Amino acid sequence: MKKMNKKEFKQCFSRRLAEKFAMEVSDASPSELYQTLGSLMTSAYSQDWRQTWQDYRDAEQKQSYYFSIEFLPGKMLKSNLLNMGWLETVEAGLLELGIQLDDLAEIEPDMALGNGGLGRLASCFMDSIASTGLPGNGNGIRYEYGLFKQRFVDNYQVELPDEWLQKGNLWEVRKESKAVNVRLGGNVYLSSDEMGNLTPHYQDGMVVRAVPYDTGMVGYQNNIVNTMRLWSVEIPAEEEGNYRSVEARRTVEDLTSVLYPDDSNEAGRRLRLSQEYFFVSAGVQSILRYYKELKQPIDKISQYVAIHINDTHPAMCVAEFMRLLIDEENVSWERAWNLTQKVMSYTNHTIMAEALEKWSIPMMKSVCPRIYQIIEEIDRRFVAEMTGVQSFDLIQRTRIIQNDQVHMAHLAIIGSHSTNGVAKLHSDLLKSVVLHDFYELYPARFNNKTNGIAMRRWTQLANPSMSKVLDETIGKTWRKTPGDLRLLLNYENDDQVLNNLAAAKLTNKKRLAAYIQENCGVEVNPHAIFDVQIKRLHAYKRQLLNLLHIIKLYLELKENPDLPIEPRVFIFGAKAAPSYHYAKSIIKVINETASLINNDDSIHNKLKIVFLENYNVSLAERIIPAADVSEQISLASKEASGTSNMKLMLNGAVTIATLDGANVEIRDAVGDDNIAIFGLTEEEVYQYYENKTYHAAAIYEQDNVVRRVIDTLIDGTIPNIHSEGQEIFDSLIKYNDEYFVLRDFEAYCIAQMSIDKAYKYQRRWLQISLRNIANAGRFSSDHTVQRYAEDIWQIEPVFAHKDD
Ligand code: 26Q
Repeated sequence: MKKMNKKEFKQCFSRRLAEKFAMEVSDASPSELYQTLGSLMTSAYSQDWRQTWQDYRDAEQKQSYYFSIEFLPGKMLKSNLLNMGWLETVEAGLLELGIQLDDLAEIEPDMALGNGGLGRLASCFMDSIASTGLPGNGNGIRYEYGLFKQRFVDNYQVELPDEWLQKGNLWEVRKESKAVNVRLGGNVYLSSDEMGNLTPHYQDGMVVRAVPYDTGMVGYQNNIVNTMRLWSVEIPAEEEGNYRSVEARRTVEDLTSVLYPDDSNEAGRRLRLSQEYFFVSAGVQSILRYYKELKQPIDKISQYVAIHINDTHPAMCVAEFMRLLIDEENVSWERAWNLTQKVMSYTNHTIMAEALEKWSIPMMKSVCPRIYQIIEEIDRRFVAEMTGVQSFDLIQRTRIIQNDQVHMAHLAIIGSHSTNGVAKLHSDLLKSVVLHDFYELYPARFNNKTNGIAMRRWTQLANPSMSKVLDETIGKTWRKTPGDLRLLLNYENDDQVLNNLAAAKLTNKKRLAAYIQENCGVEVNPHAIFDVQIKRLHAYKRQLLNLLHIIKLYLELKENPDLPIEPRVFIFGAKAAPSYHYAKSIIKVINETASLINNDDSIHNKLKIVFLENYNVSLAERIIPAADVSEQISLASKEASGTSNMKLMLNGAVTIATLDGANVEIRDAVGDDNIAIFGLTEEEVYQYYENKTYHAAAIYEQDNVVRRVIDTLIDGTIPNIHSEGQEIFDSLIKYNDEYFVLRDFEAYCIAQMSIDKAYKYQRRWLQISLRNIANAGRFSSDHTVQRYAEDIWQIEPVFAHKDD
């Protein structure tokens, strides 16, 4: 990538603005300046992008393709500048032209083609794959509308469409020449020739055009630019005649119109299944087309291609790859199957039963009839192969087609060579419980890859003030080698360093306080504890537990306004799936409690609740650097990994957590003294399931504190929550508290008291915070993707080309 000095940049920038808009800097709007800067950047890295592609092709090395129905990159302006090595120059150069870089960054809409953890992980991986020089690509859907925008009206969540493409997208390139056709619906008949070879004949159905939009994934200062390829649907020119009616066109356009806003289950919608097949078929076809250009024999494809299935949503990759090999390339079933298993690998992201995808046979037949036939045959052969080797019951439990449904996780496991979980505990649970049957069949396929985060975005970009302190204290090597953050441990008794870190935190808290004031009209004290829970709203994540503790504090303060607790600001960010009634009720109740508490002068501003609207990647970048406390309080065994836990730790927040997901590994990293662990363990939860001895109502009857707190949901203490309060009360008492909120309540309150106490001893608190930062390096997604590359994909970095 061409390096520029400030003067050159200013010249280039002014020239480009004149070319594009025939304007002077002083006349241009932020949007025009943003367009100009973006176009300078894309033309600067396009050379490297082409070169990277050529290097991969010339090296004839194996590449991986990460298939994900979600990608959640957020804004790309500053991350691309950082990775290009331009950030400082551009920031300073613009300033001399009277422009704040942050004002331009504001213009860019968040690219929110994902719901939460899974989509953000995919984007952290894209950054890390490029930054570690690995030949890896993304494959997904270019949704016209990303995840809905959240607004609160009367303290209820309402959803607005996310029209992120309205003003165009600087970073994407439409590649018409790489478009492919995808067939959906209709019927298939097989005919057999004299050799017994089967040929499929398609009847009716529709053919749509899948057009790729490629986005450069710029590696961190290594001249590598990989590709994230997102597919958009169009009506093929030759089929125009068949799509005269508005409805017919709409059916096609809907395919890549909206991201499903549900991150756990979505009752078998036909459109969702069509989306899955659409991007799977387009992606696999384009991989095969490229492979054939290499002129290698099809038998060697597993030495050149690795396809990763991110959760079950792209599990049809298995059948689509089979289809192309047997129908189009005339490979025998046995050889094709062998290649498919070698090429495919699968990550599981959840143990929640309702999130394990199943599709009804009639639906799958009607969306992709040939794929259904192939799955049927895979299932038939699986049963035949296992019969006599395994018990009848085991075979019935593990086969792909059961009770008229296609089990996508079974397809992904049977059709691949690797199944991994996303944290140690989660991977163990897959082996011992959720996928135990498959572990019996294929023990060698199971492995763990603990999630990670793109360190650069979550420190250098989101937290420049802390980054500066780190540079001054331990030098700059941590920016490339996150493990070097450990050097910070040498300063845990250095008051100067501790104070510098505290000053950086305060700067970030003041910035967030200003945002809160502007967006919620709530004044918060930047010296209060900023206690943060940011994640999708789900019963299992237990935002309710957090709320009940707040209510307890409030009641105590009402009784004794001089209660010696540290002032706290409880900050929430969470979207609920539009169809998830219970989650929306929790939002309403938190918001109403906030209105009550924030306006009650009698408690002397010791408590505030702030529920920030429209939590997204950009807001995360604002909240996380300002956090003192990180809430990771899911019911043990339910959160596969979590990744906000890692981001908050990295930014010096102290974690209060159950032993769930990656919290266990965070505890191991920082030690028991630097984290507040509480609550049931995963074993205890499973014991309750077995012996069925949990009685939430009994806790309610016996524990006066619990009763007093829970009653506020239904006794009018909190206004305007008549039905929602009752609904939540019933979920706890009448329906026996599925997520053990009451069981963990007391332990949680004790852990919260220990946080309060620790914060009072500022120096010790700062030391704990420092140890969290120092030990966060191991959660770099650079490391995670390198484990995927070595253990699963068997790909290696391609030697980077030189600067020009
Ligand atoms: C399933 C069926 C139909 C429609 C939608 C879905 C669906 C969509 C999204 C199911 C699940 C998701 C997303 C899941 C997710 O984000 N899981 C999170 O993944 C993170 C990355 O591994 C983990 O850190 C979190 O623990 C996990 O909850």
